[in-house]
Amino acid sequence: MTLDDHLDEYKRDGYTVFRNYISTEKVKAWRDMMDPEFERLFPQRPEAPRAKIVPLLAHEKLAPLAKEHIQMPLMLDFAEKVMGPFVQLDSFEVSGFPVRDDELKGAVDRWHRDAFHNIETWKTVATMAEQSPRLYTPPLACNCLTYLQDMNEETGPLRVVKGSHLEYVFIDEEDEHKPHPRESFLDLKAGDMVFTHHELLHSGTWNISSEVRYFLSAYVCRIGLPHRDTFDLPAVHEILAEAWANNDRRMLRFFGEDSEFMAREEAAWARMVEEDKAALT
Ligand SMILES: O=C(O)CCC(=O)C(=O)O
Ligand SMILES: [Fe+2]
Repeated sequence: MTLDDHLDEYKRDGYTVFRNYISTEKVKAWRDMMDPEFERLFPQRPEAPRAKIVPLLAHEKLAPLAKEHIQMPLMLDFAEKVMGPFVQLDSFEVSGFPVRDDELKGAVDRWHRDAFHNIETWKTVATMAEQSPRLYTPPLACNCLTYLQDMNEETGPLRVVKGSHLEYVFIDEEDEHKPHPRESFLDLKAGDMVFTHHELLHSGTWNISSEVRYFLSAYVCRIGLPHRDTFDLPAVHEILAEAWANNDRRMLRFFGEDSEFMAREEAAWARMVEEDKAALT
């Protein structure tokens, strides 16, 4: 599948899947390093649905793997295709979901749209239904979710409402933990990456397998928006030093370094405005 094919699918469905985004060996390396960490983390909050390590780039042992993962060119190539060259890191983390009782098989974690979404802005306004589906607009943020196990009934699939990035479809609070009539389960293998549009309605499913359910989440947003991860970390300083040495502008932007960018964007707007004026008859 080419990046253009991924883009078509993404615009239609609100997400696209990159198969084998990381290798089986890499999945194993992540899991082997994280299992002991999460064995320590889970008992600290036994009732919590999940534990997280964030920011991953600050973690003493995981930083080398994290540094490599966050710089994978394919993610930025595709992010630039869907958002334009506006891509900044918001947060890079791993979530681990402990093993739960069998009675939670198939149970919905919680339907939601991810941060920076705006489709629910006028949720209570009566004219929303007649405007649905709306025009496709590029996302302000995307979640790049790399799953570290095969996803099935036991490990708890990612469920999505396809096309909900274009629709004023809302889920009432009392239905947030119920299956949705239009839901699809994603059929993913360990190492696959799902790249979402921030308006996509989705939920995880509880983990009743015999192992921890993990995903890596690189949440990226438009440059300049507030970001959760600090960039004042040794791993980020190292990435930035290399980016400065190579004049790697997109990597600099990824961590919020942006001296020329706004002026270049304004120049692009000015060009379009001029084209429109010239086209007037
Ligand atoms: O558990 C999952 O598969 C999805 C989690 C999710 O949607 C999130 O962390 O925002
Ligand atoms: Fe989410």
